[in-house]
Amino acid sequence: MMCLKSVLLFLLLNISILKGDEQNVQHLNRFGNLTLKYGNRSEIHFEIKEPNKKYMESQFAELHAKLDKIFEKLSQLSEDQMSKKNTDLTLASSQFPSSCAEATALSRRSGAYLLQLPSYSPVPFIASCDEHTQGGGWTVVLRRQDGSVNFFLYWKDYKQGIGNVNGEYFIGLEKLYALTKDQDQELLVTMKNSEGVQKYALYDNFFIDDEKSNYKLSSLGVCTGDAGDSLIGHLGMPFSSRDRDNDNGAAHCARTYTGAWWYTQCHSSNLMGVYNDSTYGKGINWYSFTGHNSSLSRVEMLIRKRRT
Ligand SMILES: [Ca+2]
Repeated sequence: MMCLKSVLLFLLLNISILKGDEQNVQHLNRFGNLTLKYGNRSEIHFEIKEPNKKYMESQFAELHAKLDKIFEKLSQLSEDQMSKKNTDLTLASSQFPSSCAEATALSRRSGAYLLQLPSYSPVPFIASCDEHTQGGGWTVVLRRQDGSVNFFLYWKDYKQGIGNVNGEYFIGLEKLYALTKDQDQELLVTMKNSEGVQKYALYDNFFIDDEKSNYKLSSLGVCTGDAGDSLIGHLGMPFSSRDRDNDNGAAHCARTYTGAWWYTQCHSSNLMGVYNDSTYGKGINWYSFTGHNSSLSRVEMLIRKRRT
């Protein structure tokens, strides 16, 4: 309190003196003895007269109470403003579509679109949408096409996503979980082998579990298509990467077969293997189409809300 008094008095006196307002100085003199010294260094002394001390203290107490109320109101005001700002942000971000089918509904064009999944993040992310293949409305989960991106990576990379949406790409396990958890999804795997032959496998009820379950491949549904079913053997398996051995064999399948997948002991498909590697099991294999000694030249995994 004494410190505040000194500061306020000092300010009052300075303002009065700087303005040359003699009336104010006289006013102050009613409450105390004012001494001004000029020279190499200006000095101001103000001693409150004994009879006025109580009056001055009550004035300061009143002023202090008023300041407290003002600060309280300011703080309340800024909390209200922050809360309004957050509401505005939520409203703004919820304007983004939650799937490629929604995003492309008007344009009907393939490309990169912003999607937003509230259960994943309030911040929208860029997704690759496919409107050409089998009726369109697909969100691209995985794309391998030229070997330009290294896929022999770590858990955190598979969790977050790899590459970029216009090229070789994996959407990331966390987003894949969010995309498949609420609505039944179809999974389409389109493939082209080294001789240019194209085939596909379509699953009618695909979803994975969350990270606590190591993104277990929980469901595939019924498989159709001409590429055969090289994923059914992986059903119920957790995901493994070069730094996480969650497979059920003695070996570390992700390291042995230079990829990451829902390995068992070890695989009949390895879509995140090394591009163009024909070494047994290390390339991008879909056993019922390529066997284990040939790598696919192109593969995509696509999902959309089940339509049938
Ligand atoms: Ca193992």
